[in-house]
Amino acid sequence: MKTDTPPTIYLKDYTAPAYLVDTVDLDFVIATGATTVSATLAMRRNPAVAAQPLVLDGEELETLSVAVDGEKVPFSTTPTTLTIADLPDAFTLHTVVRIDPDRNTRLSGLYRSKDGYFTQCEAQGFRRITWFLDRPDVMSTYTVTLHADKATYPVLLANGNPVASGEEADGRHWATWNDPFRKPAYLFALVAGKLDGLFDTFQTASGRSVQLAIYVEPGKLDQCPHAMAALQKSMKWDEERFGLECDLDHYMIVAVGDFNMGAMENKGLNIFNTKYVLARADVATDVDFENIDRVVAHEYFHNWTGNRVTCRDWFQLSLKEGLTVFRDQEFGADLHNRQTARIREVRGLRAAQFPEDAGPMAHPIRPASFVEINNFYTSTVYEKGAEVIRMIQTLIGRDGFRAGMDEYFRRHDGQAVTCEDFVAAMAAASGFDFTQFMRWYNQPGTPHLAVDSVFEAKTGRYTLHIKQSNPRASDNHPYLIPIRIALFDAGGQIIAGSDRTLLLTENSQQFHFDGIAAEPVPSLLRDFSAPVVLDYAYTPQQLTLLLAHESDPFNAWEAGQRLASTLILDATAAIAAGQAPVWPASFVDAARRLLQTQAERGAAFVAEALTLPGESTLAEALDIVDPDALHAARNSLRRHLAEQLEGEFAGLYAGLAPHGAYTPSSEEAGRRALRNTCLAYLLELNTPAVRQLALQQFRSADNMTDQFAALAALAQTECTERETALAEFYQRWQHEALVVDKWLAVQSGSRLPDTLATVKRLTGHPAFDIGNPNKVYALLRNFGANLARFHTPAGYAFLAEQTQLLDGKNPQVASRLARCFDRWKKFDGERQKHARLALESIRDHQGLSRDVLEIVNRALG
Ligand code: B3K
Ligand code: ZN
Repeated sequence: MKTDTPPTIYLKDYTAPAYLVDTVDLDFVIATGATTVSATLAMRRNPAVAAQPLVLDGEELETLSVAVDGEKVPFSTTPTTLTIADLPDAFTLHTVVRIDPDRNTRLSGLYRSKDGYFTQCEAQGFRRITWFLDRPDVMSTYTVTLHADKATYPVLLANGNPVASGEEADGRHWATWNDPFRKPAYLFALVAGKLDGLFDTFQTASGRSVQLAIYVEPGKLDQCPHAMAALQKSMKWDEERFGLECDLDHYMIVAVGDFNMGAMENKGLNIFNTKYVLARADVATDVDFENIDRVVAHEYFHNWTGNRVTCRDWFQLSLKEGLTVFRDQEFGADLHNRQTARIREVRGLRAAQFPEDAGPMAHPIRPASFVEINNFYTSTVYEKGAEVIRMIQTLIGRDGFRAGMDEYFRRHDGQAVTCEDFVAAMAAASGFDFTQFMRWYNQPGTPHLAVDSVFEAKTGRYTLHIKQSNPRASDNHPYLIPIRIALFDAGGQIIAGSDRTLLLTENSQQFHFDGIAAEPVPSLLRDFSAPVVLDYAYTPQQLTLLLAHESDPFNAWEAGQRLASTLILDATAAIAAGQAPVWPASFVDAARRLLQTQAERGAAFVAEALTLPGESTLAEALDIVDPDALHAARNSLRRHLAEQLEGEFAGLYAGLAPHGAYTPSSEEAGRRALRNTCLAYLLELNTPAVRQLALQQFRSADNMTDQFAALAALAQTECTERETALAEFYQRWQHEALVVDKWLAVQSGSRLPDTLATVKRLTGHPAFDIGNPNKVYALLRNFGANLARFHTPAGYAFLAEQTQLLDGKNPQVASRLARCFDRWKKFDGERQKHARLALESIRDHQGLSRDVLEIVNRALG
């Protein structure tokens, strides 16, 4: 049976709210089986809008009473609205509802997790707590009282400052919090739980003292210091880079193991997935430590970009998300390693956002319509959104960008605004005309640039001819695209004066360089100055020169990726045609030279440069993907490098051995990354000696980075050491939930042919819990990203079945799982037949959520 078509919401239909809420008083009586929420709202008509009935939002609320100015009034309800007509211009609305957080498996609104009760209100979770105008342009100040059993829930928290607390009968207690800042309902939060706290303070530049707290499950306090340090560093960084000081007296972070996404920036009371708080060297990897820095910073930075200035409506999501991702990227680059940070950002963009922008879910960073807003917390809104902000900075310079930020806050502090408002502030501060640039906000799809060059020896003129196109856009108007470039001479030096930023504004445009003595090598799109695909007919010699000499680390890395991509894609075609792949000696030589330069170029860079482009990124370059041939080609190149460079890899592996106890510094992390890259290449040889080496590293490592790297490499290799390591790992870490997630992910991401059978078996293992989003992501979604193992008839049927199962519990997470099917039309006819059947089976599932339905309808569309 088909689910009814849910309505589509359009940006063009936006209208201002008919009523405003000045103050919100909430009283929560928390008890097992039911929580009672009493709400007192001081409301008035919005004078700017014509008189109309009040329509409040609600979901799964049991309404116990409704009163206006202390009197019962007539009202009507549907499952999602409560309507009251004939209201005075200003009034107090009092409602009482009952909700059931213990049975809230969607993890949206108020829900139960192991250690207590938690909330998640963005985007539309507040309406699952009480009747309200649940939209971001309705901003109010909140006073919240919680009542709960004292022994079971000793910690009672809400946004803002503690006002009063006390004891009640029957071993219960209460606490009242007041948040003096006006905020939209999506930033509301409360927590009632048994939690340990780590406390510290931060002194702001103007001398105010902010009380900091991180609350976690009892017994985990020794995994909190890294997050606390990250918070303090972010607070300092935002003062220095953007002049933004913390406005709060209390800043709290609470970690919870059941959480749909990474973290949530609720005003003064962030709620985090444990994954982005808990870290200790023996349980968290270098990448985990760095991610925690970035996510803690991201949520803190939202306090200005998102909370002080928020979104007018959910179409403007990138206003806060793109900007805040850009800010956390910059923070991460300053804190760790700017060069590899940029490389990793682009690697991530190409693995996730480019495919999204080329597939059924393609949308502009500011979408024009949606069915379910939760489906638009995407890598387009976040990561491409951040690239758009980065381009603004490139166009007006760092100082211009800072002046634009100052202007943005001067104009809009305390308001709910649009992307136009942000760009207008940037324009006012810099004098730059962003009219054409707005196309980046309004069109889907990745622009393609085709670049040709002509050199005239006679005149010394070098000309670049650049054409842009974007077949996904609704028209063929050109984008404004900043293209950083430099020209290199045959000796690998930049030709003086050739280093500049070209502004491409036409569909086809020429750029001249005069006084050039000999045909140069162009280095195009340095530092990835725009989120585009760029084609230029580079020769392998030119790329080898750039890989060796380009001083912009991004484009040096890019040259290596271009070399490898061409080889792997050619080999894919050869393998599909039954031929053996050919690997030129020049590529091996270039890799050898890279290994020799790790002292000068940094181990972290060399590790990135030796990592071949991923299969999902490579697949985007193919019209029809043969996942088996692509997989075989990429593996064959890895093995070829291992065979040719065995001595170099082994030498470097030994040379980079840790000299002392683990420290998480970026330099040490770089050494570990390169050493573990060497180990993974060596394991391609699958000799008993290398397997023993990996097992020995696995057993003796004093940190999770090295232990997990050895496990991950073994997990890709058919051997008894693999099974030994997997068993020992689980045995040792079965009580650390986040480490168990790694154990699941390493198996679901394995290239071994029986991976689907393993994943199926693991769904029945005690370590797996379909109700826990982290477990679903680790086992199921990670399997969906495993190109060669997922894209099979049985793989499709399996994930379709799991998506349906999950949809009944948690539609948001189910919908993310359904996204694994996005690229199904890129595969051959036989695969497409099975993917279609799988998608149709999901679509026809009775009672399917609108979250999953939107994804599946678009995929089938
Ligand atoms: N703003 C939240 C995301 C909320 C997702 C709702 N489905 C986390 C963040 O971007 O910081
Ligand atoms: Zn965010």
